[in-house]
Order: sequence, then structure tokens, then C-alpha cells
Amino acid sequence: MKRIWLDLGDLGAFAASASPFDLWQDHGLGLLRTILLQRGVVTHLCSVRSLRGWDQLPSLVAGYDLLLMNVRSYTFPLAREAAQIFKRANPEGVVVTGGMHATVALPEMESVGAFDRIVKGAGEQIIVDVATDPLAFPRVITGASARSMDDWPRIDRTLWPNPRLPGYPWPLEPECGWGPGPVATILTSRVCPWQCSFCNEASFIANMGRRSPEAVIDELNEIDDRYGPLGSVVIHDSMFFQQPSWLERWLDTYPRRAHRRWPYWAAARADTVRRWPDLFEALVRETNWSMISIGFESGSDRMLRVLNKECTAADNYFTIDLVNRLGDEYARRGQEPPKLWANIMLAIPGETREEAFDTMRMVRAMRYRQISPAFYSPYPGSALGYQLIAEGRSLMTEDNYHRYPKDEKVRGIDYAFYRDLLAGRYDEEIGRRPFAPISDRAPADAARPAHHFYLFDLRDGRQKLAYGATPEDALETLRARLPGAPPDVIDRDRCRVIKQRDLQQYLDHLG
Ligand code: B12
Ligand code: SF4
Repeated sequence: MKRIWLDLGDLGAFAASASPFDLWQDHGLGLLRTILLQRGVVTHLCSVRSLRGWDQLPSLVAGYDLLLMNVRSYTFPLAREAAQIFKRANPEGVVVTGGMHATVALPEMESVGAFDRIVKGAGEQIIVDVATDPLAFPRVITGASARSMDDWPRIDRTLWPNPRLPGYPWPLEPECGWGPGPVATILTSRVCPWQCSFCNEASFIANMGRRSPEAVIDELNEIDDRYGPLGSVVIHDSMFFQQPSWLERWLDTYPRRAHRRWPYWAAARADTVRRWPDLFEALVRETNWSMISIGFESGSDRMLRVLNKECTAADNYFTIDLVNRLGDEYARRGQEPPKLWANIMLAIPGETREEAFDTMRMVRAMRYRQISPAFYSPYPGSALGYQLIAEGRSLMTEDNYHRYPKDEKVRGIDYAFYRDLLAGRYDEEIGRRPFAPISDRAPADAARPAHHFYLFDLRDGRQKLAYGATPEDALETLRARLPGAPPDVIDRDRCRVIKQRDLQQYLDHLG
């Protein structure tokens, strides 16, 4: 059987100059092709990113029996187009798809007739069998994940597509302004356990053991020996700063065991920085954590509540102050200061203009930063995304799943205002907003009440999803999102608590 794996990404990204983020490699593809090769199943490779137009694809896929693809929501339209082209070139050929979109939006995947087999969930245990005899499986298959990432083989990076671009350090990756090149992207953990309502990845990605710090460092050393010298590292984990015992081992091991303390990009949350400030500071200083990605999202507590961020504006300011202080100290010594990669979200449902100004005001408090602004986007897979889709308020279409601050994402939001805001037309108003009070910026050690997801029965027979520490708190969250139209809940005390992991079981009744 002749098999081809099609790498998905923006058409032409490898042919012309694209954003460095579009040049990064796909770990799902890398992992699964490595497993296949180790089990003797050969796959050829082609990348959509190397095409200048779809008309180039038919001759590249002609003659193959099987097409494999990793489909994320934002690559779904590409996968659909590619599958149709593959089928026209090979009417007897079989298309096998897997990836995130199969798990979060199965009906959309099923609606594409050219997808012969669709694998939900993790692929590592099933990929060999499904690539060997796909027709032995039903159309929709559920994969199972390994117990730990230490059970995954190291990715053979030469199985990634080679962009053949001048200056692209394949099989390493190019620098993007976060640290010197060449870059190695790597994962140490698979899923973030928090439950922000615009993300909820723990509801669709299986929890699994984190890789040991030693295994991660040994892989970086090997990459450095084989393809280096390595310039910096991007730790792609959704949430690096979790599990203090793991972080302490990383703190102890990385400076001693790694060939060099390569500077790295990795993600944290403001509330945990405030809870474990000493650990955070030690990691920045001793492991060269030079680009700290934080999902600050908003400077408004009300909006952080709508996002179920379980962080406060005071947590955000605590983290900003700490990084400012560290940065000032590095700058005084003539060293490159650590910086924030600050994720900011605007156009959140229910947000007032003043609240958006507070977010921009918070950005101004950061002295060492790169800003990554987004408009709130109702992704399938996320709690608020599913709820807004059910309310008929999502403007995202299957052809357009991204959260860049240009397209309109949710009905009823004044995007013209937000475009003006980003263009600087409200800078004076922003300057007049107060910073959060300093008195509220002490470290936080008291545990906060856990948030839950609640399903409230509505008078029309449907159900409304809301979240908070108690049912009353969850209704308060709904009121923040829907100020003019409070939901008509039958009985606020008779609601059902559901687990984040079970979210997808309740979608049919949302409204
Ligand atoms: C790295 C990463 C990126 C990289 C991707 C680089 C690349 N070329 O792949 C970059 C930074 C570019 C990126 C960008 C974006 N990302 Co991103 N990203 C991730 C991240 C952190 C890790 C992905 C990863 O490597 N996972 C590890 C691999 C092993 O997993 P995997 O690919 O899913 O593969 C497994 C299974 O899906 C399955 N599988 C996969 N393919 C196949 C195929 C077959 C045949 C089979 C059987 C099985 C199978 O098996 C694999 C092993 O179990 C995830 C979060 C996460 N925790 O995974 C978000 C995530 C995928 N990203 C997400 C989003 C929203 C985005 C953006 C849209 C954000 C934005 N800026 O607007 C952009 C889109 C950019 C664009 N071009 O439009 C969402 C996607 C949600 C969704 N519904 O698809 C995620 C889940 C984050 C989140 N929680 O919101 N991202
Ligand atoms: S947004 Fe960040 S902190 Fe929240 S659940 Fe997703 S990865 Fe975790």
C-alpha cells in the first residue's frame, strides 16, 4: 500500500516569506510518522505549505492508496479540499483523518464524504493498525492515549517536511523573535488542567503523565549534537508552569544537565505565579526562562469571570510587577531582561468600553513585553464556544477558525470600536483609567474556592451552561455576559454540576 501524509498549514507558507509561526512543525505528524516508521510502515510526505496553488496537489498525490492528515479546527478547510482532490486523483484511494477537530467537531468532519475514516482522540495506539488496514475499521474510531508521554518515542525530526527555504535550519526551526535561532520546539506536558471557558482543552485532550525533565533535556542535548548548535527552545506546552514538584526537578536538572542553559519560551498563569512566586523567580533566573507567556486576557475582574479564568486583575498586576522588577534588575546589570509574551483578549461578550480600556491600561504597566492580542473566539471544544454556538451568536464558520483580531467572531459586538481601540484612537481614555491598587498586590497563598460547571434548566426546555464557585456565582457570570437579557432559569437551586471532561455529552440541549 502506498501511503502519503499531507502536512497542513497555510498554502504557500513554505514558498514565500510567512510569519515564523506558520513555519513551525507539527508534533502530531512528527510523532505519528515516527511511530509508523519504527513499526515498518512507510509513509511519504507532502506539505500544503509548499504549494503555490491547489492545482499542484493532484500530481503529487496521484498513485497513492492512502492519505493521512492531522486536522485541527484551523486546518479543517484545507483538509476538506485536499481530501476531495486526493479522491479525484485516486478514486479507489482511502482518506484517514485524525486530530483535534475530529474530537471537538465530529459532525463537521462526518459531513465530508471524502473522509473515509475519522479517528477521534489520541492516535499513538491506533495509527499503525489504521494505516495498515483502514477498511477494517468503522468510519468513526476512538483512539486511546499512552499512559505517559515518556511512552512516546522521540520524534525523528527528519520526518518533518523540509521547507527548503533559504535560512530555514531544518530539521530545526527558525527563530521568531523569542530567542536566538535555530530553535527546537518541544513538549513536556500534554494538557492544561484548568478550565478557562474559551479553551477547556482538558475536555478534549486526554490527561497523561508528563515527560520527565531528564528525558526532555536528553532530547535537547541530542538535537544539539545532531543538528545544532541550538540557539533557543520553545516549550509548546499549553501550561508549562504547573506541578511544582516537576518544576523543582526542572530547576535542579536543567542548569546541570543541558549542554547549555538555552533560553526558552514557556507558558504560565498569573494566579500560580502569585501563589508560587519564589519558584517562578528561581526558574526565570536559574533556567534562563527568558520569554514568559501569560494568558492575562483582561484587566477586568468581570471579564475574567466570563472567561472562567480563575485569575483576578490583581493576580495579573502581581505578575507584571514581578517581571518588571526582574527586568529592571537584568537591565541594570546590562543583561537581556526576561520578557512577557502577553496574551490579551478583547471583544469578550458582555465587555464594556471601560473594561476594554482597563485591559489596555494593564498592558501599559508591562515594561518588558511582546503583546499577542486576540478577539474572543467561540471555538468548538470550549464551554463558552459551545454555549454561544447554541445561542446562535457565533460568527465563526468552519472555513474560518482563528482568533486573530481582524474578523468578527460573535454577533452583537461592536468590532469597529475594537479596531479603533487597537489603532490607538482611545489612547487618552486609556491613560485616564487607574492601575489596579498596589495594596492588592501581595502574594496569594490562600486556596480559592474551586469553580464548577453548572447546567441550569430554562423555561423553554433547553439548558444554559454557566460556571462559578456556587450556582449563584455561576448566574452572576451569566449576568456579566448577558447584561440586558438575564436567562430565564426555572429554579436557580436545581441545577446540575457537570465535569469539564463530560462537556461534550451535554451539547444537544444547550440553548
Ligand atoms: C503547538 C501548537 C500550535 C502551533 C502549531 C504548529 C504546527 N505546525 O503544528 C502554533 C503556535 C502555530 C499554533 C497556532 C494556533 N493554534 Co495551536 N496549539 C498548539 C498546541 C499547544 C500543541 C499542539 C501539539 O503539538 N500537540 C501535540 C500533538 C502530539 O498532538 P496532536 O497534534 O493533537 O496529535 C495527536 C492527536 O490529535 C492524534 N492525531 C493527530 N493527527 C492524526 C492523524 C491520524 C490519522 C490519527 C489516527 C490521529 C491523529 O494523534 C496525536 C497523538 O495523540 C495545542 C494545545 C495542545 N495541548 O495540544 C494548541 C491548539 C492545537 N491550538 C489551538 C489554536 C486555537 C491555535 C490558533 C488558532 C490560535 C490563534 N492564534 O488564533 C493558531 C492557528 C494558527 C493558524 N495557522 O491558523 C487550539 C486548537 C483548537 C481546535 N479546536 O483545533 C489548541 C488545542 C489550543 C487550545 N487549547 O485552544 N498552535
Ligand atoms: S487558556 Fe491556558 S490556562 Fe486556561 S485552560 Fe487553556 S491552556 Fe489552561
